Amino acid sequence: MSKPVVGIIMGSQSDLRVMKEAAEFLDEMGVGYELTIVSAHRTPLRMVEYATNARKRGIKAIVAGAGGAAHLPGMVASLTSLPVIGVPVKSSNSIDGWDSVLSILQMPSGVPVATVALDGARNAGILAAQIIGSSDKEVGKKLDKFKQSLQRKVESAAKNIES
Ligand code: RP5
Repeated sequence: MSKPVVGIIMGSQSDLRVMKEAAEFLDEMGVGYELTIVSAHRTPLRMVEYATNARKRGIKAIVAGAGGAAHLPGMVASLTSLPVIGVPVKSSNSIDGWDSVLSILQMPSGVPVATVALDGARNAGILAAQIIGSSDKEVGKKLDKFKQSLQRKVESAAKNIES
């Protein structure tokens, strides 16, 4: 795998079933990533260490997923000037996921987190690839092909239902 340029982190191993979709898309695009568990509440010092050293390790964007009182994406965004994409995870004891969504979405001015939909880790992977693809020609080309494939799918579905 190529050198990690995207950091994928999650609050718990239980988030992996969702967060692996970000990794899968990055695999498809040939974008190198690192993946680990960092809990804002259970391992706060690990979170500080991760966020403050990510840029030095060559990371260019961070995808952070968490559920419930989902403070990980926002706290990581407070500790780094790298772009942070937040994935609200619908954890089993959540109030329909609204807790996760609102904890990640409502960031104060100056500390943005690009929040995707509930369990939207694939879109987080796409957005991270697009950040990398804005300066990496090869990744950019693969993303263009991916977008064209979406277009073809819709056009072929349209043909199938047109009378
Ligand atoms: C959050 O609490 C995690 O991100 C996870 O979504 C949720 C539940 O964690 P576990 O109790 O399954 O470890 O911190």
